[in-house]
Amino acid sequence: MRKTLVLLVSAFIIIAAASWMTSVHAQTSITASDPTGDDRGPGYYGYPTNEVFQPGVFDMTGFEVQDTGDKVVFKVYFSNLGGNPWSGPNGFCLQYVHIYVHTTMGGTARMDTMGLNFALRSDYAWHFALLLAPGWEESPTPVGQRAALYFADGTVVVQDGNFTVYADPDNNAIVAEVARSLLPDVDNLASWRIVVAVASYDGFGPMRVRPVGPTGGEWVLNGTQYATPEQLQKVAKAIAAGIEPRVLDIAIYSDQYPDGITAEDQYAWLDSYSPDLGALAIVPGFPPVTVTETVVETQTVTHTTTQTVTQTTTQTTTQTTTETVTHTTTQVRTETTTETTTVKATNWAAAGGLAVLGLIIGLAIGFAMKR
Ligand SMILES: [Ca+2]
Repeated sequence: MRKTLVLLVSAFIIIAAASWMTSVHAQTSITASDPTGDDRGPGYYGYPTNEVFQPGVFDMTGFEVQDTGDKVVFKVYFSNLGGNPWSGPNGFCLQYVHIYVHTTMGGTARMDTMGLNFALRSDYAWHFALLLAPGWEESPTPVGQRAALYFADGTVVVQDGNFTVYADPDNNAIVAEVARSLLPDVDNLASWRIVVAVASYDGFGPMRVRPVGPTGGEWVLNGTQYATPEQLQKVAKAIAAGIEPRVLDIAIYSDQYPDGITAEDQYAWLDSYSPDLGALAIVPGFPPVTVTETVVETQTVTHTTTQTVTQTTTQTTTQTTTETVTHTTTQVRTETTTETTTVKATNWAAAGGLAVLGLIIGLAIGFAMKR
């Protein structure tokens, strides 16, 4: 009984600990910076002339996304938020901020933007998008003017208690707070690819986006304010065809742009539309095509070395052995030879001694026998 109780308590503790661990999310935040002064869309757009469009109101300086554990907070910063001259319920009214998020999930994703007249490159296709509008009316933008969270499958969440949008004038920021439970793949936030685009909000414009005019005006963007003659011709044709980019600044967070993008990146990408082909600009742009030419060079080198070495070695060994008998040996060889010559010589002195000894012994024997 007691053992069963201990087992039950242990199981409960393990389950509670596991549940606690899964409910605690790592708090992640990412940031992306953006150059100042690049609020010219493809490089040659200017602001409308009405005085509410103060310098810098469309110039994004960066953005950040933070996972707080129960919410995901998106903050988009500007050079100058410009106040709220028409009293947008969300605290701003000049800007229209679009945040397109490519998560690490597979499945349905979209390359189009909501009225901005540019397309996203396929590896940046969005799984969900936040459209941060000033907040009038009840329906989500672009049908109404409330901020909206769109998913690629077409479902939409309008701003409410789980999705709030507000201005932070002290920091020149527009902020969206989204309940973590509403968003997919938040655990992989750091691996997302995020494109933030800033347009001029226009409650009367197509898709709530302020359009571009070939010569500008009080309530349209000036498509040619900084244009060269070639750019002027091109954008005029695009405006006539209704395919001009309707955006002033973009910023990117992705593994491919760890330090953000440059003004030149943005200008080139937003200028990549083609009025002749009726093609929208693509963001990010396609990298320049690199042609890799592989030249296989086979080199056969025949290297023949003929070396004739004539080596004649003549070794003359003169060995002179002088004993009792003079014995001279002269050897001439063409090789190095180690030769040991043993010369046997008779020791005539010893032989003589022995002969004398034998003679004495013989005489002694003869003498003894005689006796
Ligand atoms: Ca900027």
